Amino acid sequence: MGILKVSIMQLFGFVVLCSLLASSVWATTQDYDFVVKETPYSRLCDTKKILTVNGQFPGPTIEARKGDTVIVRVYNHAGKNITLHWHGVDQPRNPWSDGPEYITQCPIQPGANFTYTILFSEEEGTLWWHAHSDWDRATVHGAIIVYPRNGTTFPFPMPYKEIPIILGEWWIANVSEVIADALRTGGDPQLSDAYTINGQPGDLYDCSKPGTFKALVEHGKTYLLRVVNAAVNNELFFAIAGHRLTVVGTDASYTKPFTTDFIMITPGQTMDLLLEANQPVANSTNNRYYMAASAYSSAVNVAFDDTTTTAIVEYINGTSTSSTSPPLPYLPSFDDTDSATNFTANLRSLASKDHPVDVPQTIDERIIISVSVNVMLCPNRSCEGPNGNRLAASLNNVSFILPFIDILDAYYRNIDGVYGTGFPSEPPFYFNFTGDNFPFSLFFPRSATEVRVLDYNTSVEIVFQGTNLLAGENHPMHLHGFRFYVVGRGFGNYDKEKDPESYNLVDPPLENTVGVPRNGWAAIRFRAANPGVWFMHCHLDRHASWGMATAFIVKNGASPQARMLPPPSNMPPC
Ligand SMILES: *[C@@H]1O[C@H](CO)[C@@H](O)[C@H](O)[C@H]1NC(C)=O
Ligand SMILES: *[C@@H]1O[C@H](CO)[C@@H](O)[C@H](O)[C@H]1NC(C)=O
Ligand SMILES: *[C@@H]1O[C@H](CO)[C@@H](O)[C@H](O)[C@H]1NC(C)=O
Ligand SMILES: *[C@@H]1O[C@H](CO)[C@@H](O)[C@H](O)[C@H]1NC(C)=O
Ligand SMILES: *[C@@H]1O[C@H](CO)[C@@H](O)[C@H](O)[C@H]1NC(C)=O
Ligand SMILES: *[C@@H]1O[C@H](CO)[C@@H](O)[C@H](O)[C@H]1NC(C)=O
Ligand SMILES: *[C@@H]1O[C@H](CO)[C@@H](O)[C@H](O)[C@H]1NC(C)=O
Ligand SMILES: *[C@@H]1O[C@H](CO)[C@@H](O)[C@H](O)[C@H]1NC(C)=O
Ligand SMILES: *[C@@H]1O[C@H](CO)[C@@H](O)[C@H](O)[C@H]1NC(C)=O
Ligand SMILES: *[C@@H]1O[C@H](CO)[C@@H](O)[C@H](O)[C@H]1NC(C)=O
Ligand SMILES: *[C@@H]1O[C@H](CO)[C@@H](O)[C@H](O)[C@H]1NC(C)=O
Ligand SMILES: [Cu+2]
Repeated sequence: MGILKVSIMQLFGFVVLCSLLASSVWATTQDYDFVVKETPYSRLCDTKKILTVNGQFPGPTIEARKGDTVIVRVYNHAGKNITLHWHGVDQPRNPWSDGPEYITQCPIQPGANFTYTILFSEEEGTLWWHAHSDWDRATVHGAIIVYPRNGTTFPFPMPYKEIPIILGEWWIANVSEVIADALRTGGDPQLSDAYTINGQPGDLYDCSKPGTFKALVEHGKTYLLRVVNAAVNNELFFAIAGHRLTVVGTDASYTKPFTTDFIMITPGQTMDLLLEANQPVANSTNNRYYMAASAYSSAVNVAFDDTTTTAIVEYINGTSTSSTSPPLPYLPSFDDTDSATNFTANLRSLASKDHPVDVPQTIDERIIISVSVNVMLCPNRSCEGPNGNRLAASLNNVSFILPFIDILDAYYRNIDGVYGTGFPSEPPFYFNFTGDNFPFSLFFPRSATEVRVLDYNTSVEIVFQGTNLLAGENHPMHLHGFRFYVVGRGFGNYDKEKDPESYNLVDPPLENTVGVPRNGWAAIRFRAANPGVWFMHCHLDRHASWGMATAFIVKNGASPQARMLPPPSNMPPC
């Protein structure tokens, strides 16, 4: 009951805040209570406690309509610090509720609580929320569904039903210990033991069959699959046997529909897919089909979890011979970069009258960022990385270190010594980034907390340049605070003169996470019209933990509507 009182008080506080903002036209306010706690779960013949929200894994789904405001009160009943992030929600002017630990807030400590205000604006489709502290997001995550505004509808025929598909990654070991051990030894983190679909590994793993997720479908109907890749360290191929999939959206932005046998989805990304239940039922010996996901792991000689998770699509009233196991779909091989690239190349914005594109045709600033996996020297070469060194990662040769006070607070209150503003606007040294042999000295980045400051409404282009230092790999780069247009992708070294000629400035996809091709580059554009502090990092958590990250500080603009909102009164203290 105490909780209810707090909620009404805080809601009241929020309404007052809203009414102060003349330009705000937020439609509705809904609220949720999220209790973070340890909950026993049995998977893979083993029972252990995992961190959950409200005891659920995956966690509760947040439903909203375009432009809504949602309040989430988070109570930390677990034994460790935690924060939550609303992945892909721009949060205009409201970095206070964005969530990354020590970037926009201090963690919610055990026993404490914090109220997040999620401001939806242009997003429409599927997103997700997840913990943004250590690797807690492995089990602390859930879907966000943003429906069209009242009176508007999907830009495709109304599906009969919706089926959320949350792809995850499961460790038998305690995930907190997996990352803590890796950071202590300097070696690769222990591999996961399974992937999951809606929390279940599926029939191909030990002790998993009874729990396998099953989607019941009716012949002749069309379903909207809302797919989230919540895996920690792996890009995934996903497909359904006997069925093709029509992609209609990604990262809460509609795409031109295209039909495919499989998708490739990076951690952080979401995809909306139409599934037509069009297989014969009546006289079939089998009314069940596997959906399955397995890794797209592009790094050569880097170990990964090579298992396959499955769930079942079952036709209602179909006849089946129960002894027959459902057919498995074709999934490309783990190293099939061609298939991954061809799939991704099909993503284009819908670019319709109701869903126009607004890609900057000109830019004020181009930032070129080399994306590398590195090593650092270890005393006496006693670490478990290559040659006794410590594994690391960097952007423009800076390996990001999390500060002890959050950057947003330090910026807002002018606290010195927390971060530097020297994140380079291009790689400090140009070499054949995608080459095979490198001088030893190139492998070692410098460690720092460097950010990049942008003036309000700067038109920015970022070119991510993958490097082959240690191992080239597809890196899913995620930006907080903005969705961006992916205007170009290619292999090899980015060419400032030639490559912009091949940009798509007509209907590029609008995303919050872009897979930078292995030994290639990706170019994104956005307008920095959102003041605040916004994290940017690889969404493979092992790379982010090793320092593949930086942040942008976007300054306030001149008008009152171009300024950050004031901080809520209950920001957690450090
Ligand atoms: C939430 O935290 C505040 C302090 O920030 C505290 O006063 C309040 O009692 C807490 N509410 C609950 C329900 O624990
Ligand atoms: C995981 O390990 C940490 C560190 O040893 C421990 O504090 C925590 O309670 C463990 N978590 C669970 C859910 O067992
Ligand atoms: C939007 O439509 C839903 C269902 O039709 C209705 O329940 C809800 O009250 C409407 N909301 C607003 C703000 O009009
Ligand atoms: C199923 O088989 C029966 C008998 O062979 C046939 O009459 C019927 O048309 C078939 N139905 C379908 C849907 O194929
Ligand atoms: C399945 O069969 C039952 C019993 O014949 C019938 O009532 C029901 O409508 C059928 N459902 C579908 C989706 O065909
Ligand atoms: C990818 O697309 C290219 C160009 O269209 C084609 O030549 C190639 O066969 C495709 N590869 C795969 C694996 O589909
Ligand atoms: C490194 O090795 C030297 C010589 O064996 C030893 O004295 C020193 O304590 C070692 N340092 C560390 C950090 O292990
Ligand atoms: C970079 O290295 C790759 C791999 O060895 C090679 O194919 C490519 O030609 C090199 N590029 C340049 C510009 O030297
Ligand atoms: C990164 O910086 C370190 C230290 O300043 C330097 O030794 C190294 O060569 C640089 N590497 C690259 C790829 O720029
Ligand atoms: C940002 O700049 C563009 C181009 O100069 C301009 O059209 C737009 O109105 C500006 N937006 C804001 C919010 O200031
Ligand atoms: C939890 O957060 C507080 C505040 O930032 C910090 O002092 C403390 O060291 C953190 N605990 C752990 C185990 O990181
Ligand atoms: Cu990465």
